[in-house]
Amino acid sequence: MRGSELPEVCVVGLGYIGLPTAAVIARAGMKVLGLDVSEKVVETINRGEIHIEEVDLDGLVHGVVQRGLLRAATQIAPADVFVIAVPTPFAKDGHHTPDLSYVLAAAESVAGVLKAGDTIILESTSPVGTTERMRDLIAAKRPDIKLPGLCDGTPDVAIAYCPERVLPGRILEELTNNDRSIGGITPRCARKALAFYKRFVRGTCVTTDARSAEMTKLVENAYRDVNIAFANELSIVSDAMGLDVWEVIRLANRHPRVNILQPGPGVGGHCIAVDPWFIVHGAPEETPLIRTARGVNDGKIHHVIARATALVENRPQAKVACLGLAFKANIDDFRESPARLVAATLARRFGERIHVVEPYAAELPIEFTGTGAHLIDVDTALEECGVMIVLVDHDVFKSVPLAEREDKAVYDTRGIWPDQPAAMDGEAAGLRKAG
Ligand code: SAJ
Repeated sequence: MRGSELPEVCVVGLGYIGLPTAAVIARAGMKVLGLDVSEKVVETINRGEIHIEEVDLDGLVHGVVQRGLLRAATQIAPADVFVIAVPTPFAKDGHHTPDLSYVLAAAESVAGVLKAGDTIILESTSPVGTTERMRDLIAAKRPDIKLPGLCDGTPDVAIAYCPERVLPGRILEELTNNDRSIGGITPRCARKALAFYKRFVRGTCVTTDARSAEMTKLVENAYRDVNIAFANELSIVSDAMGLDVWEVIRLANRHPRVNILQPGPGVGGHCIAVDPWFIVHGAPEETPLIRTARGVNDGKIHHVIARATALVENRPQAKVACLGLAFKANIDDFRESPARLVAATLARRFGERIHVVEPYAAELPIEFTGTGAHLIDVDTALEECGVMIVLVDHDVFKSVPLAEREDKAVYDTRGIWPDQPAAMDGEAAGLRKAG
């Protein structure tokens, strides 16, 4: 491929990051082969349809598949640029050890078709040193190719780490507009990757080395986790002191250099509750703050379960509505969701008294089976339930006016109803204000 020609691109992994990334690259005119291990995913995409929910993604994928720019397959083929966007979960050892098997398997298959002039980019969130490990694996498989950092003279291929930092629900917009960190194994690798991202990213692309870029991604999510932990700890302190945490935060945030985040029922999703552990795993002795923040945010879930349980026990005749299962507002992603854990625990404890309202769910998740809990809509909940536990700040819940809920006993873990009168009964007193 000459510098002026558009590269052919292979995106390995067609999940929440890989598929939107593949579609955005294709939209820029490059021919993209998307790889996934699932035949079903591949067939869906080749029909011009999608297997995940993301704003505007369906139309984009449909368009680029129709124009012949995006094609999915289960088998790798030669390309000029390989973008690896596969999961990096925890290993099942109970110690929050990063499982790099998907990344290394992807690198191994890329090695099989690699040729001089290619660029390999890792986007998966990864512990520091992973890009070099990937390079070493490729070196072992392809001794015929000169790899960056391992050879004299100009290497045959470029290898870089370029983390995504998009927010679910805003992925397409953020893929294009966010700034990117582009970490090359060598400066030349960074320049090659930079030229590629420049073709479809409008945000500023900043080059660095691979290890710094790996750490940057982990730091971004650990920063947010630590700051949410601060808000969650404040909410627990406020509960103990009978204070309204939302009022305290609102006032403190009027200080020009204070910006406290929002308490909630805990931290969910697959990034913020996971990535800090990758730092802790790499430097266990040096990370007391990051480790403690994880503990505070996980502990908040149990605090919410205890307070919700007290409220439900205190109103033995009332039907209970748990508002929301998603891990955050206005999305249909229920994986690793504290709201789901709280609602399922209450369903196991209180059975058919528990009603779940989740406009993004067609049915209750598997763990509710046999509990007697029901999935209902928000109107029915407002008509029939005397107790409301707000777990997710979906817009549809926020918009419920006071007149429809003033007679309810409410535990609002997201602070969406600041005008709600406090629940008056003994044990539950102050729950409305609790974070
Ligand atoms: N949350 C709070 N209080 C807050 C903010 C969030 O309790 O003030 C909770 C949410 O309810 C949710 C969890 O934290 O349960 C995570 O939500 P989020 O919106 O903070 O983040 P994610 O997981 O959707 O996406 C994050 C983003 N990282 C940062 O903002 C630093 C995103 O930019 C990353 O690309 C993404 O992780 C990722 O893929 O790593």
